[in-house]
Amino acid sequence: MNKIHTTCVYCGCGCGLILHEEDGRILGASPSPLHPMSKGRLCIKGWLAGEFVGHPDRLRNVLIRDDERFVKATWQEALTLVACRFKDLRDSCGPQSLGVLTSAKGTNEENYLLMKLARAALRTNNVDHVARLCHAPTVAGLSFAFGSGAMTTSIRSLGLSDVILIVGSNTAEQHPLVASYILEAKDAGAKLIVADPRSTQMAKLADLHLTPKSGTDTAWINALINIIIEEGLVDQDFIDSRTEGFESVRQAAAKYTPEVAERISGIAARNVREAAIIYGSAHRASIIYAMGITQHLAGTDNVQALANLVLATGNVGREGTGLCPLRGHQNVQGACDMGALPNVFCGYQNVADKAIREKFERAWRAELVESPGLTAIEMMDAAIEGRLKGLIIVGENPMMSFPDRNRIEKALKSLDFLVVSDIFPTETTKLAHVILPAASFAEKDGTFTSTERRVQRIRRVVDPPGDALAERQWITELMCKLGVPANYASAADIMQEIASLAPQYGGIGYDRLGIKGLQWPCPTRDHPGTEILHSEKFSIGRARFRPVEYLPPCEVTDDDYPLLLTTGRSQYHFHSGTMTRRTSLLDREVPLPFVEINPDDAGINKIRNGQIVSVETRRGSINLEVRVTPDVLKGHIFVPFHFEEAPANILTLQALDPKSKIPEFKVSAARIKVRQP
Ligand SMILES: Nc1nc2c(c(=O)[nH]1)N[C@H]1C(S)=C(S)[C@@H](COP(=O)(O)OP(=O)(O)OC[C@H]3O[C@@H](n4cnc5c(=O)[nH]c(N)nc54)[C@H](O)[C@@H]3O)O[C@H]1N2
Ligand SMILES: Nc1nc2c(c(=O)[nH]1)N[C@H]1C(S)=C(S)[C@@H](COP(=O)(O)OP(=O)(O)OC[C@H]3O[C@@H](n4cnc5c(=O)[nH]c(N)nc54)[C@H](O)[C@@H]3O)O[C@H]1N2
Ligand code: SF4
Ligand SMILES: [Mo]
Repeated sequence: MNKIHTTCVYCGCGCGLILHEEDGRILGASPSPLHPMSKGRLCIKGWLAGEFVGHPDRLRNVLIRDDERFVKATWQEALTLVACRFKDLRDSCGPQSLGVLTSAKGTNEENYLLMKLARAALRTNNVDHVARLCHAPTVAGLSFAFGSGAMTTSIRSLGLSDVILIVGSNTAEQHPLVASYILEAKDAGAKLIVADPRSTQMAKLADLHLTPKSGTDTAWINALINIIIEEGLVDQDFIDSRTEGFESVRQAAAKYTPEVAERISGIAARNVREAAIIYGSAHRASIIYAMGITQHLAGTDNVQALANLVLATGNVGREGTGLCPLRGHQNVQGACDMGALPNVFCGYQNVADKAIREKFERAWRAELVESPGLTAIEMMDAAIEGRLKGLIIVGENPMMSFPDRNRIEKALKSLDFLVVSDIFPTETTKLAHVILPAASFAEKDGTFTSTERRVQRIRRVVDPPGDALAERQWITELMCKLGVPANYASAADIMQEIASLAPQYGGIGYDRLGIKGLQWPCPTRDHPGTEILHSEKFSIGRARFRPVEYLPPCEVTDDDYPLLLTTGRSQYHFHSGTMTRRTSLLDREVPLPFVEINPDDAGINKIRNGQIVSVETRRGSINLEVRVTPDVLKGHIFVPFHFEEAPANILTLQALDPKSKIPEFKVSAARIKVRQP
């Protein structure tokens, strides 16, 4: 067997993975003993990451819609058609009628090329990806607070904390290798606090479990800051020398007493106080957060509230401290770094800045648009209103992953021309005019950037099935057809161009990546990469406090819809399940959709474990099996969004955080009914 070193395709932990190949087939996967973060370990998904690659359902042919059916075509036919239709739309309706959704499953090189395609060839800034549904509040919130939206520290550094606060992250299931470092710290004596309305595995192991009602985090986080100030636990030197705006936060937090926090969040006042004392007394404290914080109307404010807590106690820039947004997809960090966002080029360089635009115009020999483009959900609105006509979707499944599915379906069906690239047929490819079969992570070269900013190689192990192609091949061909010359001999060549344009990636080249990769910022060829950000100064000079107030979620429960629905994930499946539901051992663990409900609420609704129920919101309803469990807070129900037969996003709403445009996936008002047989 050939053993080839690559990077896991699932989550942002970025584990080192070895794929085993024989006779052009992948026979298995195993962990990389030399990897600096995963150190010879993988979670269950990593061990099985090779299986879907050879699945018979893989898309093998280029397909063009002919009325209700798809017919096989050649790449030339399809790309000529796409170029022709997009040119027509650009000429007749203007470039702003076009858009591109790139992929957090794709490589950095693919994301870079797609954003270049959008900006230079289609001449629009309408480019975005699922970071919008994920960590958009982090990018917005932490760029303001610290000058950079990335995790401030290394995963390794978590092992050195005395206190770890996990907020709205199901770390053991969704970022298992990060969880392993937290447990190491705990073994060494660290205190663990978890804030989550569900009793997650980490919550069960915690010294203190806070159970906020979903959507109330700013209230208790402000209370923590208030108590820390009252108890004299702030780091005044840090506040004086490295930050600005503390006074406004002190004033705003003062009204959030533990009792006020209890009234809003439901967390007992004494627990709020205890959490404040534990966090505030730590010498080295780290905070981990994920979707429980970001996927809210107040997502950006939630992130800022955590940044305020970190800054007030000086817990950033040293080992064992920091604020850690756990990035979800294995390359969502990279897709953001590559500028697959409507307002920035690669390296977070603003499209509205004239000097920066001129730099890219010179490099790309193209004229570029100044005004920022539409975000992902705004593109859906624009499609419904007839303003967006042509869309390219690469490696995303919006029919399953975007909120309010009926509305998304309407949007995608309203388009004049939809191109979708995927490795499997999905609910989204069904609506396409052209389907482009893609090479999977095991069939191409490129890089992924993990949540700790580690840029790592993926390597071609086997050939793609049938006519499937690595995206860079068709993206460059399409760019040429649209009049922007694009000629790269290899993925490494594309990285060279990225390094020349994105300062954080300036010193990154394939020859330097090896097994360990490099953590950005890595500005020059002789720079060793950066483990911990903001250690001496913030890129914006002083970090910024900003006061935040509690705002209720968009939909509140009432007599008609008395239960609070939160949606999320399970350990065994990844999002819309295209890959994990085609992996036999994973599918065997969780084969069917389910809803979790607390025993008290089950009693009130006369529901028994295992019954089939319908869950309804103002948008629609789905049928699925009940799991009665005390692990969900009373008044809440939880539904994972992995299952096409019961799509959770039929239920969710499109309320957006005004600052980051993330939808409120974590709060809808719902009711539950037993299905009559
Ligand atoms: N196995 C697996 N791993 C994955 C993924 C996957 O699909 N499957 N997806 C990846 C991606 S893209 C992402 S973004 C991450 C997501 O990783 P997580 O964010 O950890 O996962 P979620 O299940 O979305 O939600 C996390 C927790 O937030 C809690 N929560 C809900 N509402 C609130 C609230 O208002 N406040 C607080 N404090 N907590 C709340 C939920 O109870 C849940 O336990 O996982 C990544 N890893
Ligand atoms: N209700 C609810 N909805 C949510 C969330 C939630 O918590 N609740 N979370 C949101 C979050 S955080 C996220 S990140 C999104 C995720 O949403 P998506 O990213 O849309 O979900 P995936 O199922 O991961 O879709 C990735 C697609 O890429 C394909 N793919 C894999 N590898 C490749 C490749 O190499 N090339 C190409 N072209 N395609 C490839 C897969 O087959 C799959 O169809 O969902 C969001 N939606
Ligand atoms: S922790 Fe994440 S990156 Fe590591 S093996 Fe599991 S899914 Fe892959
Ligand atoms: Mo995500």
